[in-house]
Amino acid sequence: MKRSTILSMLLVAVCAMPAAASVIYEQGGGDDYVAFEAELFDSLVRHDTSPDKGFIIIDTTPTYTTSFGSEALPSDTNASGGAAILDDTRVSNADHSSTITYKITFAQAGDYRLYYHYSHFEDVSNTTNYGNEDSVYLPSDWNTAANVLDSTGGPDNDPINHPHEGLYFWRNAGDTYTVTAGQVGQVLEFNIDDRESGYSLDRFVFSTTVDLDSAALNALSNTALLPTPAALPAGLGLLTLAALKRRWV
Ligand SMILES: [Ca+2]
Ligand SMILES: [Ca+2]
Ligand SMILES: [Ca+2]
Ligand SMILES: [Ca+2]
Repeated sequence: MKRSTILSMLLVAVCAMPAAASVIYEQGGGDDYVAFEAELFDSLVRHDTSPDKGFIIIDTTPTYTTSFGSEALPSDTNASGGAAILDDTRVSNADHSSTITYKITFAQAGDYRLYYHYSHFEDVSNTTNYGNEDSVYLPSDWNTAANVLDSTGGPDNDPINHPHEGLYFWRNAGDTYTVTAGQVGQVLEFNIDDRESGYSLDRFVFSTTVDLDSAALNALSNTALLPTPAALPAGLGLLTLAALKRRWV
């Protein structure tokens, strides 16, 4: 078999491998924050699949009808990127039905405050307020399971008429996630688990500034993704492509 034929077959084989590249956010060298979309995660693992329960992605295409008969997301949503994640209201839905993992690599050590952009969707268990749709599980640290109940409550936990379904609000979670000097450059995992169905998250920010307001948070650009090859055995993809390139030049 001619070498060129073998190389062509090898290239086809490389290209045909499953494209399951990691989604890793890489903090900019001069940035004191990391910002990213909730719907752009590294993985979604379901712990209850009968039927699928927990987090789903919603967007402005007409694929999800809310308990009030409107589309989620509504066309006038303020969700960043026009998409968000939602703890599915259409299925009976316990705690910890699913886990979403975000991966981040920091360039600066420090204490990072967590902020997130959230909304509530009625799940019909109590239509007089959003008290049953306002919480999620967060981790206490990087690389740990999400076991800390975090509830928005507060003034946005308003009674009925779904005035803000699909309208997102920023919350300063008050939590600090410390990046040690030894963790700089490492890939850190941030895990969240669903809790109350109807809870929705649009965007996350980690910042060393503890008192950012909504305008400041909205002004932050999303953090770039670390370029990674498709899910090949460690280094094989790059090595193979490098070898091919060497032979072809
Ligand atoms: Ca309710
Ligand atoms: Ca609640
Ligand atoms: Ca749930
Ligand atoms: Ca979003």
